Amino acid sequence: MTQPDLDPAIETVQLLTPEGTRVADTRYDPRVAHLDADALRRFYADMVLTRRFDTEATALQRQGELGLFTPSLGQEAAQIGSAHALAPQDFVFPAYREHGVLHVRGLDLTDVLKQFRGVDHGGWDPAEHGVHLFTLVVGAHPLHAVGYAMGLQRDGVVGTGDPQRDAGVIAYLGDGATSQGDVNEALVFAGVSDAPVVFFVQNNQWAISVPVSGQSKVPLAQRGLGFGIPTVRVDGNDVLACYAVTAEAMERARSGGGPTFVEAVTYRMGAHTTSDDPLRYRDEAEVAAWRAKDPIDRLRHYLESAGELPAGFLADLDERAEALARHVRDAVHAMVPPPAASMFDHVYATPHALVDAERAWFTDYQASFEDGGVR
Ligand SMILES: Cc1ncc(C[n+]2csc(CCOP(=O)(O)OP(=O)(O)O)c2C)c(N)n1
Repeated sequence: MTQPDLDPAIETVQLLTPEGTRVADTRYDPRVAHLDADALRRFYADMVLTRRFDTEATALQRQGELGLFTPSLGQEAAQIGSAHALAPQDFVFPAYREHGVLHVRGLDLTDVLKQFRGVDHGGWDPAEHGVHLFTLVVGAHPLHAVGYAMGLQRDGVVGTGDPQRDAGVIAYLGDGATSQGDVNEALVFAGVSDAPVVFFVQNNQWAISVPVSGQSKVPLAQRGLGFGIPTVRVDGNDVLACYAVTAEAMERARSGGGPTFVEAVTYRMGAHTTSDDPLRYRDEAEVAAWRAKDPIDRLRHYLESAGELPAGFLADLDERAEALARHVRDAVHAMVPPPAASMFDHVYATPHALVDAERAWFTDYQASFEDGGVR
């Protein structure tokens, strides 16, 4: 018996080769035509700053200042490119390593580290920048994203034709998360309700120590097709292509055209988290092959060959990156744990007799220690 052809040859959108050469693409070129050299330098700076944040936070965890950190090393193009394609009124549901997305949305990245230092349950106000808190439960948030998107439909802010008003949602998830039941339920609801949501899967090849071959026998992008959702596979280390593909998908969402499933093919160049040692399960040769496709080098080569990277720009950017690292260090050192009794504060939105009783007991217990007990 012959094996059925399981690969419908979904093409991978690429506008910049790993060497930084521009590739023509009739469908996506119009999506990037308005990006001038300033805009591309901004993309470049955002990727460099995100990476500097990443190195600094990793160092702080190694110094014992953070309990854990989730690096985004290698995934900067997927995050910066997609985030720049969002409108202010769009809402983002990140997983737990979308530092680049948060940076583009205007968050102070030190807010991310409050949770990793254990001084806050979240770190920021989701309403302020249109970014939900990180969700460490793998694959839980795509359902929330679809629910939010269906809410936008009911609020009448989808497909009105007013670009200032029409809104959409983007949910970031990993290759491993696509195997979760919740994610598949989210895809069902999004598909049948034409929800204005983009599932942006960063296929970074690994779910901790499980390779993507353990998640699917066919390209991940095909999952979208099975739910009747338009699907695109994009070179996730190509910031221009990630921008173009997301711009098209978000426009479809906002205009009432329904969901899109994007598979951004990228690579997690560092550890899964600071608690992980990837040397135990993957080959150095594999990492080296992906290092040659580094998203930051790629855009730099393109800008250099176009004569659009003046030396002063790179020197200034180095200074900005070092200033960011200092800011991150200072902010983390200055974070103090809240009073222990604050753990009772957010259990319910309104007062609750049982929680009040538990708080009172705990406060008395603390007071029973000569030094006031643990903070
Ligand atoms: C429901 C659930 N199961 C298991 C875990 C443990 N866990 C944390 S991250 C992870 C792998 C996720 O891989 P992927 O979705 O590919 O995202 P990546 O971490 O590579 O960005 C697992 C299994 C968890 N946090 N939540």
